Amino acid sequence: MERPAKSGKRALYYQPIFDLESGRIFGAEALLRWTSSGGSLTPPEREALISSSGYWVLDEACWQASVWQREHPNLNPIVFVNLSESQLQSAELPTVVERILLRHGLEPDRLALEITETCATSADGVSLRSLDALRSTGVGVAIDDFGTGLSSLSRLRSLTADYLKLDRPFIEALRSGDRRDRALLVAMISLAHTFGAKAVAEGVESPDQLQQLREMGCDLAQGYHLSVPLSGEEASVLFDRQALRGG
Ligand code: G
Ligand code: MN
Repeated sequence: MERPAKSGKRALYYQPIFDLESGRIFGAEALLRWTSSGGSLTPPEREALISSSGYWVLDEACWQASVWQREHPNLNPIVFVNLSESQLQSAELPTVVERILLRHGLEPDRLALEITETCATSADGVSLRSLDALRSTGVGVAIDDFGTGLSSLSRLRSLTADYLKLDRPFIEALRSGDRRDRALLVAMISLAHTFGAKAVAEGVESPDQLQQLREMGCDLAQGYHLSVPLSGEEASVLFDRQALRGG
């Protein structure tokens, strides 16, 4: 099936996420690139862009994952898609997601939706019911930027998620060799496991960070040391190589 990777000046890139125990590819996070303005976008612009193009992002990412599902049935990577706050608040979210999955023939458990920790813990009843409805169909939920949001530990109690994504500054701090930085990560990984979620390290930039995260029992990781974000086709080539190695 032919389909252009770009629509206008926006394009999706996919940063592979690796399983730290097996070393295999587990999935990929879809990242939106916007090439018209040349410069980087301010947060409100970014927010507006994500919500205006959000269902495009979801649709495009699910299409790509359905291609991977067909071409790499053994790998069958999960695609992680960032949701905006307005999408989370929209009562139509479960219906939209279901329709997109059906259109592309993507199994619900091959999609994980990322919401920020602040968004997740301030979510109202409608949003929480949406997430529950989606989770009951098999769609995964990931809490993004975990540890830097506005939530308190008591609010986290009521959170149900499949993945906790440990924000980059925590991983960066591993360089210092400080015991307290290590302890914080160990505690967050343990929290994830207690909640029945997988811990995902973001922004892994060195072999040393990767080794430390492995020793701490972190489940999954992404970052420049493992792979930069790739076009859908580049990601397919990477998946092919893994298949050749018997992965
Ligand atoms: O904060 P957020 O998770 O949205 O950041 C995503 C951005 O981080 C993407 O633009 C991606 O290119 C970038 N990124 C991915 N891996 C790394 C990494 O290892 N280090 C740094 N500094 N940035 C990364
Ligand atoms: Mn994210």
